[in-house]
Amino acid sequence: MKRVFSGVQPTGNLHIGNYLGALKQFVTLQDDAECIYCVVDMHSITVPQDPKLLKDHIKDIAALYMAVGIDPKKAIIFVQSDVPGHAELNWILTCNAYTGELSRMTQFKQKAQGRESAPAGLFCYPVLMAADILLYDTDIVPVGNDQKQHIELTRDLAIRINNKYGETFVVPEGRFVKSGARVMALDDPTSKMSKSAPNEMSRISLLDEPSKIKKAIMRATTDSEGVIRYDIENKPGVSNLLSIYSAFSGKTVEELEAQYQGQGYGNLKKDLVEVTVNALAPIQERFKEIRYSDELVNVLKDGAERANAIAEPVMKRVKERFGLGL
Ligand code: ATP
Ligand code: LTN
Repeated sequence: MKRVFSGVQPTGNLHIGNYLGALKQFVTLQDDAECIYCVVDMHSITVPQDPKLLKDHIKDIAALYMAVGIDPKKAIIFVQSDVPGHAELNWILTCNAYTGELSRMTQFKQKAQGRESAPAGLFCYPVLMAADILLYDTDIVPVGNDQKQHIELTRDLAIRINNKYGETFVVPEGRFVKSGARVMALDDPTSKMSKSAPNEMSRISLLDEPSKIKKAIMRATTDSEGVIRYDIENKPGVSNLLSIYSAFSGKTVEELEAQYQGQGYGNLKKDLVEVTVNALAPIQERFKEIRYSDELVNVLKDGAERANAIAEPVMKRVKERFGLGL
């Protein structure tokens, strides 16, 4: 059975980009593979966090994992900082990563933009991500397209160490969805939908009220052509709406183009509001049941134990290869 690992940062409420690009795959994979899903709290402190809020956000993400359909009986759900192997392996990988390759990471360049000096953690972020993945002998990593470069780095590190120290790591592969792998911001369809963008109307969070969803979609940036056609280059706004619609409804983009032929953007948007509200309603209901339950705490405790049981022998193997310890 293949092993799957992925993580989400507890930096705020998840949006439909996170869901369509990553979480939806998490759910389908759990029936065919051994899945490990992590709340990567140590990644989130690469930028300043309010400690009280962080604790809440960790539970929010874990509850959302379950609310979207990840079943703790099938998959492991846990919090990164509860398993010490992540930090331990992170250091060993850091010693094998080059500053040159890390400085080429586009996510780092974006997040450090305009600063004279950035936290070293932000620079080393992809190494910690590689540690998360390699610590579990992971075969498959389901992520959004924006993480492609980090997956490549993880593979490079694994191959480099295997060549130098003998077979140590499984070399993982990224898994990207076709539709929804890059959901764009509603107010600016040339940049990706993001949790941290200042404009609330740029995104639809999984826990948004129907009125907010309606407002954000009806205000979404389109163009003046008035034709519903998928064309990322010339019509990024309409194309983004079609992609979201397709991902939530299961209809292909071609089917939607045919369905809306000769109609205006208003109709498309109105229907997309309905499709989105209906898709999110069951997630929101389940979230409310789980978020403040004892079940959530128990799932995370049990998850950390199960994750640790997989990580420990891998760490032992790694230390052995490197000649560390007694
Ligand atoms: P931020 O948006 O604040 O930069 P993020 O959402 O990119 O944060 P994570 O929470 O770690 O960061 O992302 C979780 C998962 O969601 C990752 O697999 C990521 O690739 C995916 N993801 C994030 N944004 C999008 C998007 N707009 N479209 C598709 N997938 C996305
Ligand atoms: N870097 C990812 C989050 C992340 C992750 C991971 C994803 C941290 N560790 C391990 C997959 C596997 C992000 O910013 N979206």
